[in-house]
Amino acid sequence: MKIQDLPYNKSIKKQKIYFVGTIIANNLLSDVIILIFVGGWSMPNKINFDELKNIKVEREQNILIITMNRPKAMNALNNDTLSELLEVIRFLEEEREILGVILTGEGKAFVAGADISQMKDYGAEEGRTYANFAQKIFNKLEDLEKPVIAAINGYALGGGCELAMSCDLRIASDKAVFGQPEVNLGVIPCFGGTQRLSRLIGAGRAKDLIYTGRLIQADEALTMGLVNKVVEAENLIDEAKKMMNLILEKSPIAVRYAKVAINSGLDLDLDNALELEKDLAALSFASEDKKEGMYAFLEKRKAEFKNR
Ligand code: CO8
Repeated sequence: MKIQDLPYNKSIKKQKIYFVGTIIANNLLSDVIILIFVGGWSMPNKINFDELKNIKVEREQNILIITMNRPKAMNALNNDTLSELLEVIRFLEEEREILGVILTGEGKAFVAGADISQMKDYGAEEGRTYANFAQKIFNKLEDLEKPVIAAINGYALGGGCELAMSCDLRIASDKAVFGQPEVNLGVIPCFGGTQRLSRLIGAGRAKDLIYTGRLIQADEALTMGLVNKVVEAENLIDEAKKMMNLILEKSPIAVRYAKVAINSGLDLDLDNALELEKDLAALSFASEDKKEGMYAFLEKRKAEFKNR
């Protein structure tokens, strides 16, 4: 059973929370049946990275580095780019050997937003479909059961800022620029920006950025809590890898449960969020990594986590 299937999952997050043990027992049978009938879904997706046109993908040991790679349009998110991103995320959902993801951009931009030339003549229905498509992809990215770091190299505007906010952590180059300038175009952020920005930096600061559409430099983004860290541009990817490697030294299971507890807990009231925290902690106690971590501490040696 995957964490995503637990009833804390966002799609059914309003439901009352029960103890995880009961949930596992109740759902085991249906999971098995689902696995039999949709067996193909559980197989790793086949993907040929060389065929991607707007995204570059490189693997370094157990880290996947995704580079938004459409620099002539400032990596703007047109349908093709979003579809390629979706393909890579689907691959990551099934791929067990990749334990962490770094997302960055080629050239002057991380991502300069939704593609304005694509949507310039859209009406309400097409606009909604576009927003819906992007939101679903960003939700999938946010829900990935592995840590994702945005290494923000340049402009992260509109949908680009929203993409960065769908990652777990954000490291910015000192040349990065952030903003939600949609009001300049007569629209509002709709790839998750009104919600994720408010949750991340508070409604007051989010309203400042969204109402004025002003662009801010990396140091202000740091002060606001929009990014975790600012580094010199030339060190950006190395710093992102360093941060990721620090995370990957830990128990991947524990990191995964922590991610679910934080992400899903934010959408729950405190009582239910604390229930979730206890249940996930209980699950972590059932892992081999927990035993290894505690025994390694007592035996004064470095733990060797197995992600089990
Ligand atoms: N979409 C399409 N093309 C873009 C975009 C974009 N978001 N951003 C830049 N480009 C293109 C430019 O048109 C230009 O193309 P060309 O060379 O063919 O003229 C090329 O990229 C280079 O851009 P500039 O010449 O403008 O480069 P500068 O260095 O002078 O400026 C900026 C860089 C500051 C990033 C500037 O390009 C800019 O302001 N871009 C637009 C930023 C923006 O407004 N983003 C928000 C878009 S809206 C959004 O993301 C969410 C709304 C979703 C609504 C969905 C429907 C409901």
